[in-house]
Amino acid sequence: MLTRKSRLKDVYANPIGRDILDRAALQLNISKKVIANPFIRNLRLKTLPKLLKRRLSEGFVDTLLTLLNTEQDTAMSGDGKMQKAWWKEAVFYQIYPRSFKDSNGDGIGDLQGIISKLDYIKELGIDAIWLSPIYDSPNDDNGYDIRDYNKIMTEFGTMEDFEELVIEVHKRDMKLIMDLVVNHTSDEHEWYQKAVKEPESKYRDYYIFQDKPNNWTSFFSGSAWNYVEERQQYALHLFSKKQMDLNWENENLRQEIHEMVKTWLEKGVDGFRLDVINYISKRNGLPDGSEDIGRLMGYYGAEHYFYGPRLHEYLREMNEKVFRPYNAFSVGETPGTGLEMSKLLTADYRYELDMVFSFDHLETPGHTRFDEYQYDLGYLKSYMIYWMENYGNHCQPSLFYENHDNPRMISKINADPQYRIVLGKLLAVIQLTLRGTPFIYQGQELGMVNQDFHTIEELRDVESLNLYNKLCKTMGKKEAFAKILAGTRDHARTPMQWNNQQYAGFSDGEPWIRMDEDYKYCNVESQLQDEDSILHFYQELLAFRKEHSVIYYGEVCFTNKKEKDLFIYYRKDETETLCIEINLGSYNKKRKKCPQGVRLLSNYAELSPVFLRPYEASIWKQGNK
Ligand code: ISL
Ligand code: CA
Repeated sequence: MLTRKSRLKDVYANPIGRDILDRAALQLNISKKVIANPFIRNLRLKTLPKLLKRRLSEGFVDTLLTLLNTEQDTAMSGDGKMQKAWWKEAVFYQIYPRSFKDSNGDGIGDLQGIISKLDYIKELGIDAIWLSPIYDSPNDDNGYDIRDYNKIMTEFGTMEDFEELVIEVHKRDMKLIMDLVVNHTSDEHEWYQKAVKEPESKYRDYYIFQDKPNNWTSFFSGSAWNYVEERQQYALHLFSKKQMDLNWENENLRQEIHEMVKTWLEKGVDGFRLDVINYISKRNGLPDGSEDIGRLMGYYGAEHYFYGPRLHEYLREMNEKVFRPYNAFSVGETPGTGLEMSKLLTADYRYELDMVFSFDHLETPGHTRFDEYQYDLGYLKSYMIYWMENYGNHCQPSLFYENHDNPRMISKINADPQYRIVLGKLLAVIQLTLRGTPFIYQGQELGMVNQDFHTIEELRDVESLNLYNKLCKTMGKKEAFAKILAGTRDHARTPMQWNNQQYAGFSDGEPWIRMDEDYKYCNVESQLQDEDSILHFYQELLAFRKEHSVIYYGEVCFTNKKEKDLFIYYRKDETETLCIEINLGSYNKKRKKCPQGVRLLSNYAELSPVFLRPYEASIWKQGNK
């Protein structure tokens, strides 16, 4: 147990403490050396508020202690051989169904559209597909607000279409995982309707009701509480006002969720991506969030639910009752968890989740998604080195830059069009040669970039619209829109660009969200014809992985760790050694020496022995074996 007398080094020895200190160091741009300094290490927790000139309140230390003492375990050392698994060799492809392919001209992507493009996905070299939610939903948050878990969203098709999809995916020897959203449901879900209208029924505490709200805020702006007239109480929603948080304390509810998950496994799906799954256990009594943490993060209360007291228990229960009997794969979306917490959620001997998505690499420290800034690839390098060197062989990293919640990576790094192709390929090299399971987001394989939105009316996302309204209270409309434009999730949600015809071959009708002219130059059809395209490069790399199992299970070792812009690492096993050589900068970098061996793949056709050119990335094979 940690107490007010504990020292910073004790905090660092605690998994949550270590992640928080590492994260704070990143956020405040403080070197990790500060944490290693003996004077700092020996500071007692209770002295912190005074030392920091009361920029931290007294209450902060107690909040921190409660959080740290939530976790009593530490992860085992990660030495030893990796266990093999299909998902450690697979490359996943994420489909956002609304924007992938429309089959009936209503401007909305659908299941038949997906089926018509399975050959494309297979030919790309993909092994498994993750489908964003396709369940019945009023679409306040594009399907992440589920009204009926056992029904397909009418706009996307029918249950027959879904069953056909499963068969067609498997026929092509691929796997299919679904999105499982069980932290919350839509307020239109039958459970919530009954909880409100039939307060005597078993549904009465399927959700989180309180007589008084606390100070927690929603990720989509404003208070996290709705007043519910019928019950004269408040109900919790961490996301939109129509996404009501489920009460996992209730055993009946947990059982209903398990049964529902089983029905989908019975239909043959191979696993799940579990939406904000680390938020399901909320601290008893729902205490107010700390002012200090709230100010720092921009939202209040997260320390009471992002790694809650019963999280491991709930996951183990679901694993034992549902996932293991069906041999189902699971990847948890876990915002806010760092490396140590992720180990405790995914280590193979703990039987909770197979993998998690952690998010600290998506913004350069000191910035948030809604800041207009240039992402620093030097930071991506340091983040990857940290994970590759410390995550260990009991755990499998996930590797991704994009999903339906984030702007396009190329645009974040360097929006200058002259670099688009080399940069797109450089990102592919890193993602597809480090140790871990890659997740490619639709359009990433074309090098799709952020959209040229002009007005707030062109945006669709509830997060953007709510934030815009909030910002407009304190700043001008133009300024508010500029902020939204930097971070809006809609950049990733515009239609997939299939060809240069009207609506990019996505639909015969007007798409549900505006698209700019980029599809005229950047689309699947033209890239399939161009041997130097980003799409071809992905195809080559995906085929390359299948020939080099060193990428799945080999060691990874880094050199030149401190050298700016240079990212060099080796992948080694008994059979071969690959060297990956990358210039992370947009200038020529003088070469010290060229790796020995044969250059197998590169984003520059000709080799230059003198310079590494802007964003140059190559794979070399060493030795003669
Ligand atoms: O909490 C955040 C910080 O603002 C976000 O990163 C948030 O946790 C993340 O966007 C959660 O995403 C998932 O759940 C949401 C949904 O809107 C997203 O599309 C989904 O990926 C609610 O279901
Ligand atoms: Ca449609």
